[in-house]
Amino acid sequence: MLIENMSNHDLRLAMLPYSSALKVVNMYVETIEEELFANRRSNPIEHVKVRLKRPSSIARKLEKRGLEATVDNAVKYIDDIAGVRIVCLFQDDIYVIANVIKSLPNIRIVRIKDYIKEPKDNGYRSYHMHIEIPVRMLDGEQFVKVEIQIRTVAMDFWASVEHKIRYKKEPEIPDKISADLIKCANLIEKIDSKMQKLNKKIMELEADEAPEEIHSDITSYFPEEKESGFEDIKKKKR
Ligand code: 0O2
Repeated sequence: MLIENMSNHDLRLAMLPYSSALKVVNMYVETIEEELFANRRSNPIEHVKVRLKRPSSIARKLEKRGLEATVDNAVKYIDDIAGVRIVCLFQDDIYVIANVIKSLPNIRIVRIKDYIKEPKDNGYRSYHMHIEIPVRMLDGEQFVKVEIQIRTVAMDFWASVEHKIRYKKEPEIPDKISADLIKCANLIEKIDSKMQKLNKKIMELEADEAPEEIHSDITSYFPEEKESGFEDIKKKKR
């Protein structure tokens, strides 16, 4: 059945595995964030966004590829119905995070698109992982596709602006604007590299100077330190 003719109820049912997959990936990312923070004493992830592609966008993407806009085709041909975007401060962190994701059990890595090593002609830079993860639904386990995009704050800034312009100016962005966007992408690449170097220097200075703060950043995992912490819980149980 064509997506545009489906009821809201049927659409919600079709999207259920994808929203469950997003919850699972989000949980993985939170764990990775905590682990990296515990190991490096700094959080490499600036923010994470998750989104389900709107049915109208799914239909448009299928039609652009000359396919009928049905759920079956969406499941088969669209890899980014469920999308997770991880935005970090520094370029090197992208590969650290990607490597941890690659090592997660149960995840199938279907395809990697490294638009950082090989930017798109329009200047787009980002690291894309097309994965499949097992999700348990009422009728059994199924592998669900998720696209994970990992990029720096600066790359994200560029992509947001370009996306906005592209949607406003479809089908064609004027040549002058395209050329300016490419220039901005090149500048952003330089800024990312400089910031990366700056961060490395700061970390070296910190490692030389700062005495380690003992136990200061793990206290949030424990209940507030009171003499009678355990006592309080026992009292509540009685
Ligand atoms: P939206 O609105 O973000 O959901 P495709 O190239 O899309 O036909 P595929 O294999 O799905 O094929 O692509 P890819 O390269 O992994 O890109 C998927 C998503 O990456 C896009 O989804 C965008 O979010 C982002 N992306 C890819 N190229 C560009 C680009 O040139 N500029 C910007 N701003 N984002 C890009 P959608 O469906 O295009 O859009």
